[in-house]
Amino acid sequence: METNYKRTLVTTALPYANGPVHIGHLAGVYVPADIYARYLRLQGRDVTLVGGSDEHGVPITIKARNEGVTPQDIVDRYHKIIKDSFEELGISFDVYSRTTSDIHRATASEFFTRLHDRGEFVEKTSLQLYDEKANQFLADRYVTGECPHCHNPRAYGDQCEACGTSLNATDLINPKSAITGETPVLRETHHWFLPLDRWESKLREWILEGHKEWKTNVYGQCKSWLDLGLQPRAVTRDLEWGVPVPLKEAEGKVLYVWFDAPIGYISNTKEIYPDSWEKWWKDPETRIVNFIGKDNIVFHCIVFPAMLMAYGDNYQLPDNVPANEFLNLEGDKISTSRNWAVWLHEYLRDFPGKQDVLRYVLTANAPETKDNDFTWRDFQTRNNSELVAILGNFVNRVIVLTHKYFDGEVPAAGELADIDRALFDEIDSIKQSLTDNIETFHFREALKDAMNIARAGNKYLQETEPWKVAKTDMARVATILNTALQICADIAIAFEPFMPFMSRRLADTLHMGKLTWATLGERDIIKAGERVDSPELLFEKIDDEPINAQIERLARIKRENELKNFKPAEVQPATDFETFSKIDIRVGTVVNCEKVKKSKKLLRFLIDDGIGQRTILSGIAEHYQPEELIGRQVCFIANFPPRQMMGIDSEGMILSAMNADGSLSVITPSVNVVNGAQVK
Ligand code: B3M
Ligand code: ZN
Repeated sequence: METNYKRTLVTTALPYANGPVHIGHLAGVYVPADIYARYLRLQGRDVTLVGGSDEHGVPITIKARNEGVTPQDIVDRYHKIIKDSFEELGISFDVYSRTTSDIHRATASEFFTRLHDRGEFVEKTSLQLYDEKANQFLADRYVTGECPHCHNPRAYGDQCEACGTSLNATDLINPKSAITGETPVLRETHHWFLPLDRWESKLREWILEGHKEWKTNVYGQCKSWLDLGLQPRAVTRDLEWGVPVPLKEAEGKVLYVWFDAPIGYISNTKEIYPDSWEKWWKDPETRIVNFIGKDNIVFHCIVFPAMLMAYGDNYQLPDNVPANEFLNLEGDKISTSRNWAVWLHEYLRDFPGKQDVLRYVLTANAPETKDNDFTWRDFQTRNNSELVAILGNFVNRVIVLTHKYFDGEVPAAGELADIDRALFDEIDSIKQSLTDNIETFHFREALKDAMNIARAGNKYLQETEPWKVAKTDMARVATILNTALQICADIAIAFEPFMPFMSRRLADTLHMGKLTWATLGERDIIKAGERVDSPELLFEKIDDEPINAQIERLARIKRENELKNFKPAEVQPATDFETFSKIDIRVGTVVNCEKVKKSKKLLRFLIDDGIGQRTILSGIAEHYQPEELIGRQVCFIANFPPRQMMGIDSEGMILSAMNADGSLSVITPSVNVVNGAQVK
């Protein structure tokens, strides 16, 4: 790591306050940023972690309109939920503010004014989409239509989520207003644009030459943007919600949300350091790191840096932008509108006291280089077979043994044996790898390194067997347990960035006081003669029950979504009554029903058809227990020729309806009728 800097400003993308945060946000941005900031603090470095809610933008106004409340009501509600849940998860923000604060409005306004006064904008009158029924211009998400690139029919006026292209509302094919559903018309309006083309060569040099060390996904996206050539971008909008454009002639216009939001990083820094904020932004010895998701790369690597360069005054550009890919949930893309998410505030309610487990699992599965998947089974397995079985088990054994043999006092180590020295050497090399991985933003690998400390500890106990040695050589037991206690202390330090709650509890048990990275790996982090508190389990097993409840919740949501999105199949080509009447449909009672051996799908029915009994096979075994069908009436086709399946003759076909989720439901007359009745 370069060390010629004095302080690090770590920023996290400002979440839109139009909904709570979910595990995708956490894995992509907030958990890694917190790991990094906590690590730097342990290193004794000067660090500030800045966050806040992004409270402007069209989605907030759409939500307010749908609920019949004001945009301010919406952002007040979600800002509180987001802020409280971050705090409970232990995201160690030095400031978490909001873009509706006075200080932010003033800062964003001044930023615009200075760029305007320096001639950094171009002004253009252009044709924009206008909703004549709602009497307003339609910016960004107020318009949906077909993407001109991939032809996704539900692209937004600012971006197509299917192909990721960023769009202008006027690019959409067949645009529709999200307010009224009407087709908008084109009307002239005046806007201010940031001519990114003016900054293109500087940006090329700064990124493509100067930051080859950036993550390949980030560097690659920047390169393809730059290679396409940069265009002027509008920084104002015809909207009521936002920071008003500070110009007389711009009444009814606000700053584009992506113009004001990144300035929020500056405003929020001002909020905590009213007197010294400038050194965090303008001193070349400050290093700025932006944690974001992959959909925000262009704004942080191209647009905001261009704004900062246009402002001048020695504003520093980010040193790194370690953007992550996306986290999926149980194989599907996380989606707020489809409610396909694990919401942080709900997790905290459903799994109280288990903040660290979520932090651990999200880091272990972090989408650092490619999209990744969160599943509840994996969550349970990682808790039970890693946190409980490896980490918790090691620490617990050491503390129990310390109480058993030394009454809870750290025993003094005698001369170290080879195996003890080998363990300390191993910890040294783990520390090296762990440190390198954190500093290069490879947090998944770093977490594995940290886990390897506990693994090494378990192996050491297994090999030294202090419970056996205790029969003959207590001096040796003292050395073994002293060594093992140092490993517990290492665990408290190494895991602090990842699992701060566990780390604090363990550090308290070991009476460690303030933790520092420098002591990680030392042989006397805790001193002989110190007390160790009684053992307390660091992690507990998670049973199937709460996990199944989460899986069922998601299954329910999936069903609801399928029902909402159900589109009936096209009606078959015309036919006539004669054709229909050739098919003899009748009602019969199920006399017996059982599974067909070796078949997943087939049920074997014995049907009383009024004439006698007939056997019919039907592929509905995944939708019914056979017993629940016995005694019921069903409809069947009586004149199909017998057909053999699995060695059984099936004399007909039982009729079922297929639901939106693919489940099958047998057709039953609404009141009992005589067996053999015909369906006409
Ligand atoms: N609110 C977008 C997002 O949540 C946006 C980030 C702003 S960071 C300055 O994807
Ligand atoms: Zn597209």
